[in-house]
Amino acid sequence: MPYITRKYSFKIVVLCMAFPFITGAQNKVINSGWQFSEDRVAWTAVNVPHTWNTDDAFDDEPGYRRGLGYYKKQVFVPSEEKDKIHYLKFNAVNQEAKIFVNGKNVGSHKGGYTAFNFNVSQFLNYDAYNLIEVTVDNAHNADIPPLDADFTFYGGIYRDVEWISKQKQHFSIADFASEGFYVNYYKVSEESAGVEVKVLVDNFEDVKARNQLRLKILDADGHLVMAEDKTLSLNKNSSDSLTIKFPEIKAPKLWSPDCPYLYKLEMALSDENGTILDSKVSNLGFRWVSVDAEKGFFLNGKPIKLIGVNRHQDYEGYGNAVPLALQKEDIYLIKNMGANVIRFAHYPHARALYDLCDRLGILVWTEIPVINLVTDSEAYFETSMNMQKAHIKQYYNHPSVVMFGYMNEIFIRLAFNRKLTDSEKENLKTKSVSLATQLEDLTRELVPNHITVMACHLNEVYNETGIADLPMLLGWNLYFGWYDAQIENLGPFLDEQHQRFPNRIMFLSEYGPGADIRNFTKHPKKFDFTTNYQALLHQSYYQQIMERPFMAGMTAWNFADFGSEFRGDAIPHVNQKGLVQYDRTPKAIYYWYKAILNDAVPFVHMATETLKGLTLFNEETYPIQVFSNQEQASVILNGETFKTVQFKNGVAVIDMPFKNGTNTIKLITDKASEEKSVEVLRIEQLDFKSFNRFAINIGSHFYFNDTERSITFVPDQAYKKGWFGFLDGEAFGMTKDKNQGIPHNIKNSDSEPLFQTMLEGCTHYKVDIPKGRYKVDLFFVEPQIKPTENIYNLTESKENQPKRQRIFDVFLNNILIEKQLDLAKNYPEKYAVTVASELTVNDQDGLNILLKPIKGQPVISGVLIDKID
Ligand code: GCB
Repeated sequence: MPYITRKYSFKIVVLCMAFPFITGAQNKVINSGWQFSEDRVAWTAVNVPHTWNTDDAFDDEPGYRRGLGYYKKQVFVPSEEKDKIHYLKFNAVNQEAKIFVNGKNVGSHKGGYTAFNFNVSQFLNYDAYNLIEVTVDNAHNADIPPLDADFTFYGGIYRDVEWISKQKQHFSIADFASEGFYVNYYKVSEESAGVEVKVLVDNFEDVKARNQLRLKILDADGHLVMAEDKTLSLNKNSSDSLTIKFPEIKAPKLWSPDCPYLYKLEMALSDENGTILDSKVSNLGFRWVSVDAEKGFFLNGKPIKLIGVNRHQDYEGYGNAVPLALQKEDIYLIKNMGANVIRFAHYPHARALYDLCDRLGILVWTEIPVINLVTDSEAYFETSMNMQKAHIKQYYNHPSVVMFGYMNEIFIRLAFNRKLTDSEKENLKTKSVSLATQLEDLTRELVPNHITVMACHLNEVYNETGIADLPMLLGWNLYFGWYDAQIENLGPFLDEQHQRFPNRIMFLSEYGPGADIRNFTKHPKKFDFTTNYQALLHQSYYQQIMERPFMAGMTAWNFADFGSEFRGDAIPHVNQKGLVQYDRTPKAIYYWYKAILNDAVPFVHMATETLKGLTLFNEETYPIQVFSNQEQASVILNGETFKTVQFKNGVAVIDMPFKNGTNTIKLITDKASEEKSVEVLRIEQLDFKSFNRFAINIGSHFYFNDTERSITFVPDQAYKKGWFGFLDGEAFGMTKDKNQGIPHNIKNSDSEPLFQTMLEGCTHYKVDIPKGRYKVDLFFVEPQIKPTENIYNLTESKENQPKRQRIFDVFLNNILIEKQLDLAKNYPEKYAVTVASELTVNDQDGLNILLKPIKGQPVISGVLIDKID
């Protein structure tokens, strides 16, 4: 497998520039100098890509602005351009757009993830500025998918806007904003491969036209492989299509993730004098795919286990309006991880990324956002069908795209809807199956050489309704060990399905737990958002899939953390199941995948990045995971050989006897090495001699590295003499299946892992600190709040918890610190409360935090002790 660096892409760019095309058509990206307004009164200058939801989808207020946004821009069109045909192309506007040029309505478009364009020639003034206005709406619209989903529907013009000026005869861009040609392959094998291109040409002249069409196939070095010429006769003001079939190429170089060999198709349309009017370029990749219910996925006749990621398009700080260069970095990261497949979920992503997948050799599953629920309306069906047509036609020519999908977890809303009657549910099921059938048929008709796909959630309804039998490959989104059951239940579920439906081809289209790099533990538990649990789950899932040859593959949910406004993960409004963070900093698990999937460059990685402020007591050791694509490594700890470890499935666990202070760890394999340092606070007595701050994450089993307070909170425990702990109380909201406490955004704080976990009913908490003067911060939040529904959490109780009140007095030793603390009454809902005070500890009894109940049971989330003197 080639190791891809950015240099690789540079080479390709140079290569393309070596074969310039003279062309009469001109594409200009007109992203700068737009004006944006929310009310058409106050305007601000913005550049596209733009969204108006970068901030409000992440603040403490529930919801984000979904409604109208207005854009305008002036474009000067010189009179020299009078004889051309001018198009305005939008690569994506979320989610509905109405376009006006010089005050005239040019057209509108529904759907936020595909491109569209309008011929605006008739509305233009020449040698003058032309006013372009776009009204965008991202309000809920029952006729436009997605109706509802676990990601934020940022509004705005968030992909490039292009001004395209063409000669009167040109490759058509009117067929659902496609490129105006469709590349098909015939008889592709190791011996030969054929290319057949369907070309659409428009003539806007009031007279007949005769044109020349020249098509060339070039190899990757730019050498001509073959060429075809055609003469075209076009009627006045008409469109035509023709198909050009090249003879077979003998012994073609095949395209695959290991060797993404690309040929190139160049097409030129000229007039009778040979002047080029329009031109096109496309990647050509010879490959064929098939699937088998026992043996999984095949590429070029050979089995290939697909292992990769899902990707959402948004990015920290940008919403969905992400500069393309940053987005491309994602694809490099994914390739470097060793993935051979990407599922672009749950909608078509920027086309440039598909182009990069062609070049880097990543197989693609692409889909439209028909998610969670359908509307029983003609308009909804029509929008969905048009969306799939546009999707297929716009992404048709990418050799990387092998799977076209059209639905995700379409019954999840039905399964959780208590308001619908049984017959309404039955009707919606029938309607969903009917739409799925139409979309499946359409997809098979438009892309006969591709695999059709759909993804389901864990529910028998997909089998019962027969919807699961429609696609050629069925994706299961399975969250065993997170929302449902235990990690090891994955394999048995798949076996059972395979037995019951032996002809079905199955793929694990989603899996993964949430993970926050600030949470770490020796004892990972379900739903604790530690990176340790993330490692446990991914490593086991990989095993379980590899043991089952019938599984075509797996795509982790998700490549990166992404925005989902309603969520209460450890970072609220963000779904934290990413292998990399929202800003794309890799989490440890990313490196583990790299260890098992990418053997091109020998590498080792120690998963110590989360261990910030690791505090150990007495002789305590701490297990770290190390990853490598090598067989074994020697471990040098603080300059001395500590041990040799063997890697199994890319991982070895080393129990580290860290010393107090800076530890250096060196990992050496035959071909790679890594050195890291880990700062450890080793406490042999709670004497505040070698440290002057100490903090406890009360009610929780994990460490929490708190950047707001610049300290790591240690896990909680029952009181141990000479140390600390609770004398009574229970962790709030923790169950076998859920170790988060409360799944909510906490207002006034970014330290959710501190506040989301707490003890309830604790009246006495003791910390055996020596005599001295201290500042003590106690942390509280009222947990009894109406849970926000997370439909993906299949085991969460749907009953609203009763609203209990609690009022308590807070004492530090004998001093009353806070009388009648009533969190529900005196603070906004889900509000982080800090009660800070200074006190002198005079005797051997240390610090006693006493929470005396007046009504209900007291709660407490944490304590931070600073020694003053
Ligand atoms: C799913 C959905 C995906 C969610 C994911 C989750 O099954 O397909 O859109 O984001 O679960 O994280 O809950």
